[in-house]
Amino acid sequence: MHRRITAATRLARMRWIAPALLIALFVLTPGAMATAPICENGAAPSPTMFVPMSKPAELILEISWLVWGICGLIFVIMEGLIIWCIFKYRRAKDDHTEAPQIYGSNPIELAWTVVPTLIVFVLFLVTARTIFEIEKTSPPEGSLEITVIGHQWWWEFDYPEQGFVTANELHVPLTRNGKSVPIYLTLESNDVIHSFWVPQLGGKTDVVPNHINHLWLEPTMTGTYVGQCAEYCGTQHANMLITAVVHPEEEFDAWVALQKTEAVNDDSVATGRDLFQKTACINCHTIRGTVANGTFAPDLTHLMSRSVIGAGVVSNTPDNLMTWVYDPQILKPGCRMPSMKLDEQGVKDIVQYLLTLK
Ligand code: HEC
Ligand SMILES: [Cu+2]
Repeated sequence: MHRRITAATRLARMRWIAPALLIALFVLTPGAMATAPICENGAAPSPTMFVPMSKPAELILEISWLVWGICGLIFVIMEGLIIWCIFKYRRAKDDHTEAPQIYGSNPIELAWTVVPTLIVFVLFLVTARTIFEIEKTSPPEGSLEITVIGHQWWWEFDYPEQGFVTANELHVPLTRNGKSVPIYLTLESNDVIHSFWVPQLGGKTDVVPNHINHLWLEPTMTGTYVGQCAEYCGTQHANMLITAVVHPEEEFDAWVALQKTEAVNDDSVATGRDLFQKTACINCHTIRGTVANGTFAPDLTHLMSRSVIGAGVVSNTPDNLMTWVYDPQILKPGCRMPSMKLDEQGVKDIVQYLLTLK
């Protein structure tokens, strides 16, 4: 009987296609990710764990390669054997005899029990060692301690030793007195579960309400690294970015000195300042040195020292500030700041005031 061979049956006969695609995926994906270009100083253009710029991130990548290597080897051997068997033992044309049925083989069964057990044991030991190295229950010698508080949908950074609070941008020094500085973060949440993750600097760590987690970072290169809340925490989860800036020593000291000062008090923007202070803004926001002392929302004392607003939803430009103060829901729908229903002149005045908060 003559049968038409359709494209589908032809494809179905290409049994090598699935394993080949899998192998290609397995080999090419990490290859492509590992060669991510570096933008500016140490920072890659998008968050990646494959370009570590911090000690714990390096340890994490090392163990990832080891696990990847072992699993890759197993994958290649197993897939190789399967493909080889498919071709070697395929049914010959017009052969309808049943293949020999074999039951049990002690040596083979022993091998496939003992070898995987050993592999799992090795992976377990290496993983445990790395976890102990990375997880620090108390601050390492000479660390800079910073408290990170997750809010829906922005990050608060408290510098208790230095005595100020900022938002969305984590600034740390590369060195102190010429030596690298461990950064010891205390992670807390104000509402729901978030997760702090700047992949080039360290592992992903959950930020849990009524619970304190710690995270150790130790940058090895200056740069501006991007991170992201990594635990779905509500509508604006995707716009809850972290900008982590690793400064050279003197630059960091200058940044700290600026952040410690009270807000600029410029009388030329008195109209905006007075309006700000008469509006509910002050119940949510702090501007140090003024009556504004709310802690519900980002500290605005040095708003203009930040490059973004709304946890990275837009850059910090006068135009974006105008839109934000007019109605933040336009830029970040669902965010916890309502439109204050100011008229156009009011918005302009307040923004003029905000622009002086260097
Ligand atoms: C009900 C509390 C509340 C009030 C009132 C409020 N805000 Fe906000 N504001 C927030 C919250 C919450 C955020 C952070 C939103 C986010 O990123 O998800 C914010 C963010 C901001 C930001 C961006 C800060 C940054 O670093 O990202 C500015 C600027 C700002 N508010 C100005 C104002 C002004 C001006 C007023 C008064 C006209 C005001 N806010 C009133 C809660 C409030
Ligand atoms: Cu979140």
